[in-house]
Parts: sequence; structure tokens; C-alpha cells
Amino acid sequence: MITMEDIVREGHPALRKKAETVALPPTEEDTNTLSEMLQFIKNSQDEEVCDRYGLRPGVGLAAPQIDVNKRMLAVHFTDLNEKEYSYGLFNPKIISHSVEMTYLSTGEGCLSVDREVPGYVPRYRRITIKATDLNGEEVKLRLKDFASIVFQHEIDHLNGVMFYDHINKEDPYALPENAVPADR
Ligand code: K2U
Ligand code: NI
Repeated sequence: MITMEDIVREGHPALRKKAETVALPPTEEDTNTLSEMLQFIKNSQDEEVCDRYGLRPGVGLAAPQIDVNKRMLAVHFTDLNEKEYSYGLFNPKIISHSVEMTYLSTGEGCLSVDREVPGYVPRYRRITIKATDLNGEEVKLRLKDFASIVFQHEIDHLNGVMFYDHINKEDPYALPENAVPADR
């Protein structure tokens, strides 16, 4: 099972690489890895398992965070409208996005970053992504607000981008005028 020891922390080169496309159909090894990533996120939200293994709660995980240089991500969360998202995805790709932006008023964190980084992280308010799921099915997901933020955070990891790369260096709380908060 994946635990916090398997998660690389900022400064590790894996977090700044562009991950490789996964050959499809996926090998048994890639499918097992992605399934373990999804299980880790579910475990991180189970108080008992979390306490027993010292996990940090998360809603998503990207393969580079466990030093696997492949375009795979797992998410497991319910958005603010109680819509559930639970996916292991191969080769996710943003195929369109809104001009309108969004952000979390709390800022963002990261399982690979053991410190608070204050500031707003402006992201597209709506995105449409295409990917292949754990069952080998092509999926097309239209995402908005918190769900859009989570998937963008994870897809960033596949491109060597950290959340704080998006924070305005001069004024961490500066926002583009077309940004609306996802959590208010
Ligand atoms: O990729 C990761 O490090 C997992 C992050 C993803 C994430 C961070 C901020 C905003 C959206 C997604 C962890 O889930 S950070 C912990 C967390 C837990 C619940 C809600 C938001 C963030
Ligand atoms: Ni992260």
C-alpha cells in the first residue's frame, strides 16, 4: 500500500519533469500502480486508516508524486454540490477551458509540500478533459469550480508544475478581474 514515505517532497526532481504518456492498453503494472494511488486517496480520507498509517488527507494524487514518471492521476472527492468524483485516469488532457477563472479562498496545499504557501492560485473555472479510465474506457469530463481545481492541480503535477508557481510573486492575493471563488 502507498504511504507518506512513498510520496516525494519538493526539491525532488520527479516533481519538475514532464511525465511520459502511458502506452495503452496499460500494462498490469501500470493498472496496479494507478489502483494503489486511488486506494491511497480513499485511505487518506478514512480516519482510522489515516491515523494508523499517519496519512495526510488528500483528494488527489499524481504518479510523479510517487516517483513514477507516467501520466496517471487518481482523484476521490465530493464537490460542494455533493457530486462524487472517483477516478484513476491515464493520459488526462485538458481539451478546452473557460476564460473565466476560479480559486480557493483558502489557497492550496500539496502532499509533496510540507509547508504552508500563502496566496491565491488562479485556475480555469471550467475545463473539459479526455482520458482513459482504469477500466480502459475513454472518458470525457466537464468540470467546474472545486472539481476543476483538483484536476488542474493533478494535471499540473504531470507537467512538472507546482501550485505555488501560479501565485502572484508581487502580491500573493492578487487576482485576475474575472476570477470567482470556488468555495464561497
Ligand atoms: O496533489 C496533491 O498534492 C494532492 C492535493 C490536491 C489538491 C490541493 C489543493 C486543492 C485541490 C487539490 C491534496 O489533496 S492537498 C489536501 C486537500 C484536502 C482536501 C481538499 C483540498 C486539499
Ligand atoms: Ni500536489
